[in-house]
Parts: sequence; C-alpha cells; structure tokens
Amino acid sequence: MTIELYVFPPSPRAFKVMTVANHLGLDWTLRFVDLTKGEQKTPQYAALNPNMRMPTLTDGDYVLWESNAMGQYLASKRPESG
Ligand SMILES: N[C@@H](CCC(=O)N[C@@H](CS)C(=O)NCC(=O)O)C(=O)O
Repeated sequence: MTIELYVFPPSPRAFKVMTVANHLGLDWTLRFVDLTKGEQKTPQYAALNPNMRMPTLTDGDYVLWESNAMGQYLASKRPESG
C-alpha cells in the first residue's frame, strides 16, 4: 500500500512532511490540494479530513490530519534510520 500525501507543496506544513518522507526514502504519492482554489473545502476532501485543512496522510485506510503526527508516523516506518 502506498502512502499518499495530500498537500499544497508551497506550504511549510506540506514540505516538512514531504521532506521527511523523501529523507527516509519512502515510496509515496503526491495528491495536490490547491488551496488557492479552495480544494480543501470540497466534500470529497472533507470526507477524508473533516478539519478541511492540508496536509493529510493516508496509508490504506489509516488517515492522519496533523503534520507533526505525520512526521512521527513516517519516521516509525524506518526505525533503523535513527
Ligand atoms: N495543525 C495542522 C494545521 C494545518 C493547517 O493549518 N493547514 C493550512 C495550510 S498551512 C490550511 O490547510 N489552510 C486552509 C484553510 O484554512 O482553509 C497541521 O499542522 O497539519
């Protein structure tokens, strides 16, 4: 199962999560959420993240809404990385 990151890359909250994922060498897929178009407020996105904010991480059915929690979760995938 591939990790998906729903992000608006210019945001620091987005790129810190993307940076951790890349630093750890994890496979992940970018799902672009265009904040300039209000895509975080669409019903489809709200169903995933009721806070209607970005970023969101999915790993199968597992969903996270908090960027710092995402960093911890990603790190837990590579405990050997230190
Ligand atoms: N505590 C959340 C905050 C997320 C957050 O505030 N995201 C902002 C962008 S940095 C957002 O999606 N804003 C869109 C909005 O409020 O409509 C986290 O760190 O993930």
